Amino acid sequence: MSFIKIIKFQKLGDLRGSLVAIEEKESIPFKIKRVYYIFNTQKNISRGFHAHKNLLQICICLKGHCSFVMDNGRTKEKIELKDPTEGLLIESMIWHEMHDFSEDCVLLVLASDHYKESDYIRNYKEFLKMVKNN
Ligand code: T46
Repeated sequence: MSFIKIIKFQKLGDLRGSLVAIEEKESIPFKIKRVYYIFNTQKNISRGFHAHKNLLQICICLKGHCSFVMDNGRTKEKIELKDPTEGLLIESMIWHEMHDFSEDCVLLVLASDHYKESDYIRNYKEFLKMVKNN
């Protein structure tokens, strides 16, 4: 069974086009304290390669596509993001890598906390050790 969690947003729209509204309590299971976006990712570049101790995040690919490798220390799963009406929930203690960015990819991330380097686990062996000890 997959451990990947996708949140589906309602697509509102009319003849002019589409619109998605994201409201904290409605569709996001945490208080949004930070928003950032990743764009202009160069060809054959991968990003991420870390887990967070406490942070919760939702990634939404607004344009183009990219893929995520999600790893809970026991299983790895790959998922492609290409639909702006879907958000990938990254819970804490999930090692994640981002690959296969299309040139036009714009990835929006909603995060439950401010930027704290101390929340990152950037060493894979350390991550596995922490998963094992939990
Ligand atoms: C994550 C994935 C999905 C800041 O100063 N503030 C911020 O809010 C962020 C996110 C980054 N930074 C700085 C830290 C680095 O000097 O921006 C630089 C690039 O960050 P990083 O190498 O961590 O980027 P990614 O794409 O590897 O990871 C990012 C997030 O950092 C991370 O939390 O889960 O996207």
